[in-house]
Amino acid sequence: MAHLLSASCLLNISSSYKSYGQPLNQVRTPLPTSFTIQTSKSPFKRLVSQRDRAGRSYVVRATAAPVSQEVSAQPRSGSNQPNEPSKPQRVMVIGGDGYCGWATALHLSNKGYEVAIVDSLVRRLFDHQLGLDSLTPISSIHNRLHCWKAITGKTIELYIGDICDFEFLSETFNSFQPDAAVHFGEQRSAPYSMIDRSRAVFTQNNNVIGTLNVLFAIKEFREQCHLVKLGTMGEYGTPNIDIEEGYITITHNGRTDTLPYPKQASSFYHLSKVHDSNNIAFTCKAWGIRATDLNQGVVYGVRTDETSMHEELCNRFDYDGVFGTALNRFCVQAAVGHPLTVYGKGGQTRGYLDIRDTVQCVELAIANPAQPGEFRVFNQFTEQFSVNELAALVTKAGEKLGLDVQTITVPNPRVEAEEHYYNAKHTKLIELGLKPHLLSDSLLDSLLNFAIKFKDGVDRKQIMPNVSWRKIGVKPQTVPAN
Ligand code: NAD
Ligand code: USQ
Repeated sequence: MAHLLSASCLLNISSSYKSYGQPLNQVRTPLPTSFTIQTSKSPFKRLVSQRDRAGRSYVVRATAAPVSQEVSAQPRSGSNQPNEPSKPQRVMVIGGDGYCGWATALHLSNKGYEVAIVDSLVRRLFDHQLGLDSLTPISSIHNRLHCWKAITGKTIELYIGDICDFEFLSETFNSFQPDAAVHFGEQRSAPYSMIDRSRAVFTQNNNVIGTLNVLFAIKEFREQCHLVKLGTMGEYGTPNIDIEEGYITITHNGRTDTLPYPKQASSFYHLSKVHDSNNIAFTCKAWGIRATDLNQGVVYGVRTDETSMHEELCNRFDYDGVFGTALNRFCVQAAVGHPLTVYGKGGQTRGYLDIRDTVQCVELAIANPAQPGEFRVFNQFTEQFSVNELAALVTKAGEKLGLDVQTITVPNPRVEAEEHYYNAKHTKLIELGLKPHLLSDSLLDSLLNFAIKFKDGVDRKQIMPNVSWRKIGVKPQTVPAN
């Protein structure tokens, strides 16, 4: 695909030691003696990094040795005490360099799980291709992990590669031997999937084949591994009845059955999630895979306990018209004096959650795994808002900070209901112990202050939407900035 370079082009193999200053609340701990980075489709099959004898610097050297010569043959299982209930210990976070995945990987590592990140770094490539950037400066994945190790003493293993490459994924599964695989590793922007034919095809190929590969890897190499898959509330669309958590009991012509809740996705991205859910449900039935589909709502916020520990750990914060999500965008717009961009009538209602709840929900799902053969669906959000309600909340919070916040109606670039009924159930994660961080005045204040802190880096040309659901065509688009 012409617009997609091989992910291996992005590898930054220089990994010099950096002094991270005195971390918050932390004692300096020794750096790791060695770690392994696995790559896919690269002339360098693996990159092995080692500390020098004095323990001051990292040397990264490439080796083309077959992975099988280097993979540990030791069984690597959890270390539960005899009387403790079994708890997954080794968690593979696929997409762990992204917005939700990075926060989750750190959170799980902090909670004592052994964590490996698997990521092709393709998200960073999308930014380069489209001329976009995170509002917050984000470090390379290598520097992020060095910093985490320096601050906490905890190692997060890193496998750089594309999960659509089954050879790479197989080696990664055999090497790390996960008890749980948390799968964030997809192209996740609805507008990106609607830019042109090639992006639509890429999105469905990347997401559906990637997930299919994960399912085959579990079946083949790690059948007890619990798949925790990030789905989306958008799979359900906006039906004129209550949305249940995954299943609905229907009586039809005198007969009753409990069936998967109907799906009405409204972008090629959202549709890729529907295909994923169907493939996962089928393999649970056919092969006894244990899986949890987390139908997540729109995520907002940027700070979690772990990403706040050091600036090198800072998470990404997207505000542009392709990857930025509603509330994050509105906070940045308010901070720079751009009118809030309500699409159409603004009655579009969705489920929302704080990124601190994303990490909590994933931890709850892996700590309480699905049974073999079970396809479990949780609706992962804490509150629902219309776009107009979000705009009103940000306007009020902005006024408290002395900002003059205006709103404009933008002709809706999407095809979606702009006034509709919406009432989605979301009780299962609460029953497992989720303590939600609801959208409060103080959270909005801090999010707005965060946006104000970084406002000089805002590229105002990236704010207005420029991908149209109706105008998508086969001709490759460059998505010009306004
Ligand atoms: P993100 O784009 O920031 O992160 C996704 C990560 O996956 C990136 O680092 C990317 O490089 C990696 N990736 C993509 N394809 C890959 C592949 N084939 N092999 C290996 N790595 C690959 O996205 P995010 O916002 O963190 O979302 C993570 C997941 O959560 C997605 O599946 C998304 O659909 C879902 N989700 C996100 C939101 C949200 O508001 N951000 C809401 C609901 C659901
Ligand atoms: N919207 C505006 N103005 C904006 C941006 C968005 O009115 O400036 C509207 C959209 O039209 C839409 C709603 O706000 O009706 C949400 O849009 P969004 O861009 O915040 O979120 P969406 O495209 O739905 O996608 C995001 C994530 C995706 C995830 C999804 C969860 O990018 O990965 O799957 O949220 S859900 O919406 O529940 O499907």
